[in-house]
Amino acid sequence: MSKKLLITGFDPFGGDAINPSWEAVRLLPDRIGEYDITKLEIPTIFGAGAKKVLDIAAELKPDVIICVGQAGGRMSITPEVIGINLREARIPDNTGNQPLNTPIVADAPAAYFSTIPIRKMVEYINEEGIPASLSYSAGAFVCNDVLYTLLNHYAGTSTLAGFIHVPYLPEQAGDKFFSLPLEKICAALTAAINALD
Ligand code: PCA
Repeated sequence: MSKKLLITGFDPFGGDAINPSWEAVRLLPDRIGEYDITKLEIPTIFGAGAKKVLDIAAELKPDVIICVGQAGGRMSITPEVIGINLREARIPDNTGNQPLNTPIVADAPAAYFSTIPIRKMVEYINEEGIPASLSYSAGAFVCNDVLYTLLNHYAGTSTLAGFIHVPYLPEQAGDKFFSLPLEKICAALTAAINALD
């Protein structure tokens, strides 16, 4: 029986010309294992990024939603453990919003754990020879905004949701930062999808 996966990547932000998350997501095949895959590019905008995922998911009714984002400076592929109910932007988003110390959803829980199999994903990615480790903070910018919004929306349902941060691509990193080639990021996302039940 087939299952449905919605996977998203972000548009470029913060002065970068590309975002490895969307570059990698767009290259994934339309099917991996049991999963039919729908790929979606979302804007790096507080609220609007999450809304685009929720709108498409309301029609598609996916079994699993995995959002992917860039985390420049990280040295491995990092499935996120937790989303927190906080907006605190170090830089403006793509419409110039820069919220500080603001909840994402008023009167909602402080945090939710991701519901995708993050530990198995780390194992499967490492087995491909690609560095992966858990991350205990998705930050408080737009990636966390999307993760928290999804986890709050799907809490108590059978729809699984989670987030994977990926490092810079070589052309973004220069020699100052760690990077992974696009093929490796694609292979890591494929391994993460293979870790789904
Ligand atoms: N990374 C940012 C937002 C978009 C992206 O790719 C983040 O980590 O919040």
